[in-house]
Amino acid sequence: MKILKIKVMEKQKFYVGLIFLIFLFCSNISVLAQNDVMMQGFNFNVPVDEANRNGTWWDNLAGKSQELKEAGFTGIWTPPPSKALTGILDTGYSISSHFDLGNYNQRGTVETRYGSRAELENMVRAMHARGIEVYADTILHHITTDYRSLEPNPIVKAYVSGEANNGTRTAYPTNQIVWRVPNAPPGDYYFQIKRYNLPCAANSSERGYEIYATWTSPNPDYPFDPTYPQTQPFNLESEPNNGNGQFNAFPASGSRVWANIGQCGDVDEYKITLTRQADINVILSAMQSECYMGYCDQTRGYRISRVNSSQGELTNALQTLTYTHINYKKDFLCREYLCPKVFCK
Ligand SMILES: [Ca+2]
Ligand SMILES: [Ca+2]
Ligand SMILES: [Ca+2]
Repeated sequence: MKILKIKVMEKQKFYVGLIFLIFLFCSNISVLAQNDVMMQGFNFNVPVDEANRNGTWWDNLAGKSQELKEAGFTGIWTPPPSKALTGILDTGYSISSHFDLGNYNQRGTVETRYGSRAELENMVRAMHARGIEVYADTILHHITTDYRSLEPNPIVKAYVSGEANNGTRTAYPTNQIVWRVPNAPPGDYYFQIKRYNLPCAANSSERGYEIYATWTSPNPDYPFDPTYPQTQPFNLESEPNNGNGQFNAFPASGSRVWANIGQCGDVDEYKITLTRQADINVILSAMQSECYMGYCDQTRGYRISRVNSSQGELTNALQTLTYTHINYKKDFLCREYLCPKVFCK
């Protein structure tokens, strides 16, 4: 009996162990089955019918939804569905309107690189029907503007003219301002440049800047874009150019001059000559000896402190334009499905 009892106990142990192993095996299986796997549903070279302004990517994804399901995918990451700056070719990361999902004629096209809004919604339905979640890369922190978004901004003008509350605040990003004398008649114009919030004790290479000016809009699609890189002969400022009869003649519309504020009291003056009426647009960019990947610290402040002309002083007429003319109207948002809960409480 004793032997038999031991055998029974060993048999019981065997079955308990077996059940435990089966439990472990099954629980592993169930953990594996619960793991979600997401597919990156795009790359930056997805095909697009540029000539017909026809994106085909949403349709392509919709057509692969069953295949994706069978492969075990439970989620798909899509590119930004919004209309972007360069229209039909844009990968979507230079968003110009978060609320245009391929259903408005903007940036030269109704559809985005990936397709129309209807095609987008069809793709989402196809994925959902197969249990695949769709994650749109909405990049709500991206917005890309260009000259079409420029507007006069008197508050920025006052802020910059007041040198960011006398240096107690951060400078407005220098290269995010277009200074404009609108409808300037033919004649000579003298622009004075001053600094604010600059490291005065540092080497003067830390106080470099570029002045770009245009008054003929050579490229109507992008009139304020300097042609990079600057090629020889380089245009460099020549001191003394401190006003009161001292100035540098600006080379030509669409060119650039590299300069620096020698000491923090340095003023630089440039003369622009118009032979016919035009808007004069000036962009200043901060430059330093070391700029990360070509991006210099634009919180080094430079500003146009004075404009004189043959007709007299024009400093008050000088406009400070910023890239802020973006309309996010509440009632428009409420009609869109993207953000109603956020904006329409
Ligand atoms: Ca399409
Ligand atoms: Ca200088
Ligand atoms: Ca000077």
